[in-house]
Amino acid sequence: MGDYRELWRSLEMDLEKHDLLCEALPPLYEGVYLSQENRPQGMSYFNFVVSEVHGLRIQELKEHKEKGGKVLGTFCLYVPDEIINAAGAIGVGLCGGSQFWVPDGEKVLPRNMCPLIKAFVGAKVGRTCPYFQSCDMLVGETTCDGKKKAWEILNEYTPTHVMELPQMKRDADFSLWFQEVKRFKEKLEELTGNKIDGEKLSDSINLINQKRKALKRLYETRKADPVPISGKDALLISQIAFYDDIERFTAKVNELCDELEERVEKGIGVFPKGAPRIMVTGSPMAIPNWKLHHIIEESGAAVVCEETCTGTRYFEKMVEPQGDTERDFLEAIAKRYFNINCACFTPNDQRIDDIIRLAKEYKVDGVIYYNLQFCTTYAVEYGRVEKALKNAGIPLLYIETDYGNEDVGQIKTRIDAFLEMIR
Ligand code: BJ8
Repeated sequence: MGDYRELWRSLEMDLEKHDLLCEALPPLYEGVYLSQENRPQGMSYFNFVVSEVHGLRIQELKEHKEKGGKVLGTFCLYVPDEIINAAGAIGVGLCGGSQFWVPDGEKVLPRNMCPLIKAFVGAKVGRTCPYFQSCDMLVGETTCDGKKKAWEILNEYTPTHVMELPQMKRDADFSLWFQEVKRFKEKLEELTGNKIDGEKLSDSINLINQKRKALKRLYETRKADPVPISGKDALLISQIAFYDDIERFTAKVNELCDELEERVEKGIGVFPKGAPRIMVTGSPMAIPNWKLHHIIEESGAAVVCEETCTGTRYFEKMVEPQGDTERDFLEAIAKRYFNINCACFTPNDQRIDDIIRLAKEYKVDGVIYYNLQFCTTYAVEYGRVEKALKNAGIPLLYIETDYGNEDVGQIKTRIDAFLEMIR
């Protein structure tokens, strides 16, 4: 990474503390990613993005702001990217995936709370994330209780708009959600001074659908045996999707897919043919949370699918307008987002259907249910998923963990035993 100290200083970051983070990332990345064998050539772009994660992209955000553009930070898949883009703003995903930020989060939050929330709050409180420092506005949403209350804290640092997400999927709930989407559009028009019209919405819908299609294409290649790309690499790409430039990212994913499709044709894989195939389902894995995938793949199994917000939930559904008025576009956006299946909804049967469908599509040998510690909604939903998978004859393992390394040995032992059972 180049020298960005001036840039970081201009963002009022805690440089000394941030240096510690910059020192910790390269060895972690080296051990988890660069040590893999036979990686696709196309991963070199994503290696570069990670090496510049707090550099070049932040520089781009700064240049955007200097031209009068706005930067928005988001934390959840329900916040519509199309509207942010149509307002001429840049959206960046701010969920924290590192233990590094947790102690600062615990200064203002209870300790017995999900590490993802503690990490993102800690990143802001400690001024160690240049993405947070670049944001003109944060966008929260009423999903789980911990997040709901975290917005009140973040609002003390950066203006935070909260979208009210209903937690049932009846017609009346959709009407409420549609109003929220419209309110969000108005809020962004006010923030950016840009009117969002039908044409801009249509262009944004197309642009972001292209990004989703590229990710879908990537995931399609993971259905092959041998699998042409590791689960760790696929996860990294999903994580980068949350903050990279949309057009560039889409082009690079498509380039990589050309290579992966060729690999599939030639039967080239990163794991031997017949290696155990695992699907991960549950809580999201924000960058640089690679813990579970690394353990699974070090044990010789391939992660071939993620039914998570850093997986299929992010790209599976497209925005499909039924007409060409501004209202049609907004309605299609609202519908697409409302149909995401997060455990904060009740009931959430469609997620269970998705898990079974994906397990079959990706021909998995077993499912690992990943629960971030203290994430109640996903923990409770486990019981229903367990029953459904048992009925479908699909082996399942439950792993609850945080961002620390203390339990790595124990998780590895459990995963080894699970793989032994399904081999
Ligand atoms: S759509 S999963 S991104 S809310 S923060 S719920 S891990 S206790 S992130 Fe989420 Fe949107 Fe749903 Fe996806 Fe649990 Fe932690 Fe809450 Fe979390």
